[in-house]
Amino acid sequence: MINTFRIAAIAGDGIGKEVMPEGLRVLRAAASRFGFALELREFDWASCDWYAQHGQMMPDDWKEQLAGVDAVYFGAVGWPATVPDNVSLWGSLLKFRREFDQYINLRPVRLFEGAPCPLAGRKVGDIDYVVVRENTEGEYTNLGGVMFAGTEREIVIQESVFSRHGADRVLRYAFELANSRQRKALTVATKSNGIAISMPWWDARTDEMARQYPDVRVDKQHIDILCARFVLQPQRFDVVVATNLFGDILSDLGPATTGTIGLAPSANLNPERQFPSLFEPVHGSAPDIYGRRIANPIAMIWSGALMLDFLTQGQGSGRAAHDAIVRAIEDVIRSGPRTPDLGGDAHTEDVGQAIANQVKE
Ligand code: GGG
Repeated sequence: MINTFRIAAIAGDGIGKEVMPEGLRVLRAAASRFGFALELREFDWASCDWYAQHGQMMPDDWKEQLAGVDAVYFGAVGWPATVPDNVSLWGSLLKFRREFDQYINLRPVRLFEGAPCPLAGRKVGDIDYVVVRENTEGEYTNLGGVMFAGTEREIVIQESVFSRHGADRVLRYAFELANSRQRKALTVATKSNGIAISMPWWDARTDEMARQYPDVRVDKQHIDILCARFVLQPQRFDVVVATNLFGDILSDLGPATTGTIGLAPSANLNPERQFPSLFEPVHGSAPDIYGRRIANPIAMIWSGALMLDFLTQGQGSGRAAHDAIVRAIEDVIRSGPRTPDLGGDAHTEDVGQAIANQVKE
């Protein structure tokens, strides 16, 4: 029986529209080689262009339109700036994450041979870890308000939210992941010296969870020194778990140390599979390069590989397709066409085509 994956493809804004076709090109190549079928449904909503016509980022019936899809493959959101960034993000990506309960945001970070690593003396293997970002609560809230707006007495309050349910499930996922890996090393981002209520509590949740995983080596690090060590001692890290905002920052910083965030993929997971998961590059819409066909499509393509792996639970053709895509990415970064962020002069589609050709072989 042929496996069919029903995928909603949502390109979104800016370079999302340039990298999405390359992601789909590689998925199609993988489907023809590894014998699965793709049923693609493309949507133009969850974009600022759609907002300009409809006054909102997504249609009211967006969930009905996505009924039956196995996963969402997403480009980027935000731009043109006529839609404020918080409106575009809350109206699209954050809606998916919350309403589909995608509470894990998995963001692998890897140095590839041939990538222009800005850290002196680093070699392949020195940077190879995964950031597990809490994805539905924490510092990302719309709770708070403004008092005495526009006066000298103006007061702004922005609340963070940490629930026991939310913290425990992301910590458990990270402990399980660390336990399944060879190094069994888990770094937990905190800031319990300065953020005096939620972070000591987060540390206590970590300590309680750690008792169930005696084989995992746990290292709690304040976010400031953790950022410094991402640059100075990246080989220390294996699995890193962090709250929503800290995880967002770490998962841009980490890829930057590998030469470009144009490589960084992410998987927004509902591990229980009650809802579709969403796969997207870490980067945003990059208006500064949009239209020049120089966006690196590899983050989008690698995100597609993570999607196939997740959909097949790391088994059979999905795992084989994932591995073939990652191998093709490795080869193309080493010796194929490269976009300018990797020091080359290739166009987005040259890179996508080179990876697709190799996946087909
Ligand atoms: N590729 C998705 C995208 O557009 N990300 C831009 C962004 O600002 N994301 C914020 C977040 O991941 O929380």
